[in-house]
Amino acid sequence: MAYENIIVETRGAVGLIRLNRPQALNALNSALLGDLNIALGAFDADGRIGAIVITGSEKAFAAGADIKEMQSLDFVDAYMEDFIGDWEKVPRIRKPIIAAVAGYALGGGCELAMMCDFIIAAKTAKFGQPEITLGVMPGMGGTQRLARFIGKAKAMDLCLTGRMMDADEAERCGLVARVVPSQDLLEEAIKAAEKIASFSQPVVMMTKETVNRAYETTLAEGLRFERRLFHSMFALEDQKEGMAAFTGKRTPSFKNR
Ligand code: CO8
Repeated sequence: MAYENIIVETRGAVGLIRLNRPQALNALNSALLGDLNIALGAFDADGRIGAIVITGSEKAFAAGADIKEMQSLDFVDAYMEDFIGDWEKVPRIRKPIIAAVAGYALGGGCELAMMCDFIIAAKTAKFGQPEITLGVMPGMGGTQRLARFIGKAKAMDLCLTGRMMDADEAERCGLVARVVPSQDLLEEAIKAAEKIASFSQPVVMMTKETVNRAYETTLAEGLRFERRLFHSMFALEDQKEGMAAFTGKRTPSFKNR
C-alpha cells in the first residue's frame, strides 16, 4: 500500500509508522489520519506483528492538527461530518503502540501521543496544548486524557496557558515513560516494542485492555475485570509454556495460543 503522509515499515515483529509531512511539521490532516488508520488496522490484523511504534521527525512528532485545513471550517460542517471523529479509531487498536517523540508534540500531536500506550521521549521533546492561543481548546482528548494522566493542576496549566513542557518535566509528571538521548530514540522504542512482541500476544493484548480499564471504570470493577482475565489466562498454552520454561530454567517459546 502506498501512503502519502506516513512511511510504514516492519522491523521483525514490530510495525513502524513515521508521520511524514515535513513541510508542515507533521501537522495532522484528514489525509494523514486516513493513512494512519489503514496502517494501524493492517498491523493490528497481522499475526506476525506484536507491537507498533509511531514516530515523527527530529523536529516534530506532530505540531498539532492542520490549522490550515481547519481554519475555514464552520460549526455545521464540523458537527455534521463529525470532524476528527475518526481519531477515535487509534485508541481502539488492540496491540500495544509506543509513541517515540522527538521535537514538538503539540495540540493534536500531544493528543495522538497520549492515545498510544506509552511515550518514550527524546531529550528534545516538547509537549503542549496550545489550542487556546488559536481561539479553540483541545478536541481530541487533551482536556480529558491529560487531566487523567498528569492531574488537574498541570492539565489546567497546559490547556489554559498554552505553554510547552520539556521532556524532563513531562517525565516527572508521568506523561512520559522514559526520556532517552535523541540519537537513541528510535532504537530504544523499537527495542521496547521487540520486547513486548516477544511475549504471548493474547496476554499482551489482554494486559493493554486491562490497564486501559483503569481509566474507564471503578476500582472494584477494574479489579474484578483483571481477576477474570487473569483466571482466563490459565486456559492458554502460553501460560503452561511460560511457567514450564521458568521451572525448567529455559527461555519460553510462546505460540500466541
Ligand atoms: N498546522 C499547519 N501547518 C503547520 C502547523 C500546524 N499545526 N504547525 C506548523 N505548520 C507549518 C507552518 O505553517 C510552516 O509552514 P510554511 O513554511 O508554509 O509557513 C511550517 O509548518 C514550519 O513551521 P514554522 O515556520 O512555524 O516553524 P517554527 O520552527 O518557527 O515553529 C512551532 C514551530 C512552534 C511548532 C510552530 O510551527 C507552531 O506554533 N505551530 C502550531 C502549533 C499549534 O498551535 N498546534 C495546535 C494546533 S490546533 C490542534 O491541534 C487542535 C487539536 C484538536 C483536533 C485534533 C485533530 C488532529
